[in-house]
Amino acid sequence: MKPDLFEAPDYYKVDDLLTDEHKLIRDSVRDWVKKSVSPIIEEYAQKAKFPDHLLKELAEIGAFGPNIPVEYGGSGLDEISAGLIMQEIERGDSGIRSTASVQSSLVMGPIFNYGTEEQKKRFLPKLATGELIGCFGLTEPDHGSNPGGMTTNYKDCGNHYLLNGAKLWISNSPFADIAIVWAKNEEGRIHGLIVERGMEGFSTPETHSKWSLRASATGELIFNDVKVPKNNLMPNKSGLGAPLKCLDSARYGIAWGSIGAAMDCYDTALKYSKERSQFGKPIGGFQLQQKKLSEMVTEITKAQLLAWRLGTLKNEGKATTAQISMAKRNNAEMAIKVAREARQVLGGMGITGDYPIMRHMMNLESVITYEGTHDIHLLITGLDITGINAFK
Ligand code: TGC
Ligand code: FAD
Repeated sequence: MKPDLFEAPDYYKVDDLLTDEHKLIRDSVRDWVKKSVSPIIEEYAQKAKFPDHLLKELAEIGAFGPNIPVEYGGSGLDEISAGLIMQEIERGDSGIRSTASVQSSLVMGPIFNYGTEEQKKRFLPKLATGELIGCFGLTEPDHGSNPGGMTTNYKDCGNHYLLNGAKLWISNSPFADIAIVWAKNEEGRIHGLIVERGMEGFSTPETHSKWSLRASATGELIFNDVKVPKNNLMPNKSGLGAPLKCLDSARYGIAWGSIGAAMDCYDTALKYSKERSQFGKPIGGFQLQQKKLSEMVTEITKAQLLAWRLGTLKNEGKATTAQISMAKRNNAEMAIKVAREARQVLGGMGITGDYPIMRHMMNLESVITYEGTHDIHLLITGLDITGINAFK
């Protein structure tokens, strides 16, 4: 792997909209990615292995719980800072950003928002330091876009709950210490339970043969008469809205993260276009390549502005689910299109692991699918603007 000489495009001077603290945080994560992720990520992706030695370092750079209050081990940062952290990590690899997103938005988030004080004190500080790693179980084999149809269920057995069912496509499940599991009670109401590795009847087989997010571990969660202690149920919110609210935060992270992947593809293609000559001149001098590069930087710039504005709305507590859907959908699609164009600029070299583009491109196939597919986010916008629900 070549040295990481990444330079971020900032065509509209979005940096001027950031505070010194934002830039400091962004630059320190960028430096960490150059030092710790870029040199090893291709090898791990080729081997389809998660670089678990990065977990402690992710905790050290503040990637676990950036906006969880300091008293619970988080960093107490604002939404723009949290977004910039995701952007920089995904510039390295979407799979590493997945681990940070899941730990922060989908594990620490629900415990902080819906858990008891005892649960917050027991789990959050250890999740922040990476001593514990979590995963989030919503999707099931027969219920992906429609999680409300889930069949995973628990029964009240007096001094414990008895949990049965299965979850599929769960990031980090093969090595997670705890799982936030969404399941229905006997009345059919959805609650979140904290299931711990080692509980009898709980297993987490890994899903193999992925062509996407190869440096991220994905697996199942299987519950076969698992006895879950009663104090592991998060009592402070129930119904489908509970997991969906967590997704707002993770989708927001993807809106920023996908910009990182796109910036890496653009920067790689721009540099290559100046170095590679055909027909006696750099390929960047041909109009067709300039069209590709100009459109890439235009789309990245639009996505940067969308993410920044969404972050300011989120800081003010004004960002809606539909606004977050629009940014997740737009920016994930933007990134995959940028990756495809960038791949072409590199010709044959674009398909090799000597450059990061093909890995980003394959990763983005998951990014455009998880946290709600491209279609689902379009329909969320459709419902918001027409008032007519296409899901029912
Ligand atoms: P619907 O009837 O619309 O809503 C059910 C209840 O939930 C409320 N609600 C929300 N509450 C808070 N925040 C939100 N964002 C909310 N969205 C909806 C809603 O008000 C209602 O409340 P109530 O009190 O009336 O019951 O639900 P629906 O069944 O029609 O489904 C709507 C739909 C399709 C939009 C939703 O199910 C959906 O978003 N589906 C996509 C599923 C999805 O995104 N799964 C992601 C799984 S996790 C993942 O992919 C992690 S990858 C992580 C990584 O590796 O980075
Ligand atoms: P389906 O819901 O079966 O959709 C198939 C197709 O039908 C899609 O194109 C979809 O857009 C379309 N479709 C569905 N409903 C409609 C409709 N009403 N109108 C029009 N088109 C529709 N889940 C978790 O809970 N936790 C995780 O950590 C997690 N990590 C993941 C990691 C990876 C690598 C991947 C690939 C997925 C992960 N997921 C996770 C699951 C992810 O959220 C789901 O894959 C996603 O929500 C889509 O569900 P599905 O795959 O079952 O597709």
